[in-house]
Amino acid sequence: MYAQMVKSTGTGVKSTEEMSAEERAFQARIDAGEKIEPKDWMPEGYRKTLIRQIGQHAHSEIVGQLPEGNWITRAPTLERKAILLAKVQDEAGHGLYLYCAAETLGVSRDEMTEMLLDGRMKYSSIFNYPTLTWADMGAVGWLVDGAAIMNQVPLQRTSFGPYSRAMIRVCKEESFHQRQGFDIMMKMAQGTPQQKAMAQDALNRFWYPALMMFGPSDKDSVHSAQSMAWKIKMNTNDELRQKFVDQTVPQAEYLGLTVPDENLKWNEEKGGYDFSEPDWEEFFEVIKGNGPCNTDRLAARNKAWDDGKWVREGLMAHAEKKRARKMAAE
Ligand code: FAQ
Repeated sequence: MYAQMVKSTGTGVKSTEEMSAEERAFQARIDAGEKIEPKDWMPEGYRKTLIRQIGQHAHSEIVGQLPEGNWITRAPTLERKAILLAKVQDEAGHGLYLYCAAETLGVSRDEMTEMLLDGRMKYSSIFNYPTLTWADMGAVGWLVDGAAIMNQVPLQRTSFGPYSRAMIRVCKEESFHQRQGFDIMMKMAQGTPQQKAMAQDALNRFWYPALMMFGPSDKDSVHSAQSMAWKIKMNTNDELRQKFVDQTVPQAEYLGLTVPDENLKWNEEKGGYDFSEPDWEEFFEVIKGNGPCNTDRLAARNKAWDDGKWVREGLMAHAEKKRARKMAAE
């Protein structure tokens, strides 16, 4: 059992002896593969970690609509426009399932939104990069949704029931998203020399930011050990990054495009590719708020929140009127 194996306090994970009786019983349920439901007893740290991860995941889906939303009006054909529109709407739906899953832990969607807007909660680093050309819609679908699926397929087995169930639905939609991205890349890569160059340029710009989506390298990941002991995360950041590279490199070869990494090489012994790490300094700057688009993304979300104030107030007033009418009739 994972919790019993990890005795070192360096990881922050309690050994069985250090746990209270309640914590031991909880860990035994996790180790037995049981799902934890919202009304079950859970350690405060488990609840907080889930709110952080699910909340950040929800925010990523919502902020993630912006780079692609940027291209809806400029999609090259009516069919591409309809597909992109559907995809962006799906991302809104994913955000909503995830906010609902987090709400079962005792935090409201409004509270989470306020924490996003004032910088207390994060969203995925990837959405702080600009989408400059139509080929970027291909790269986002292929690489960004591809990385998201690599991360989210194991999360279907995560220990918290509502998160796990949300992931099952989300993954089905994400695989369509990835295919539509790959399809755009195919068209571009098989198109004119200029179109192929656009596809290569998009791959060049999105490759390392996509690798960053899996989080810092395992040695710098502060939450992995505890999150894995609680089966909130099922794999380490580096494990998933490696799987993503192994899956994606043959796809790039199929497209006739070059992954922008001189050190990329098949390693027979490990049965995977050796590859260059992303620039971690850049990653930490982006998650601190200093990426190319952080200011724009938060400005857009703040504007949407402020513009929606009258709707929220109207709905509250309507609900209050209905409640008062019901009370008067009783
Ligand atoms: N960006 O200790 P760890 C999508 C932060 S969905 C920003 O390793 P953890 C769909 C981390 O929060 C994409 N911050 O953290 C779509 C922590 O800071 P904190 C979102 C990051 O949680 C496609 C610190 O660094 N997916 O794309 C990032 O154990 C197309 C230390 O890191 C999910 O959220 C990052 N990339 O592991 C939508 C999946 N990485 O909170 C539209 C669920 C790390 O202490 C268009 N989340 N940080 O201040 C997870 O699996 C995990 O939370 C990780 C990070 C793997 C992201």
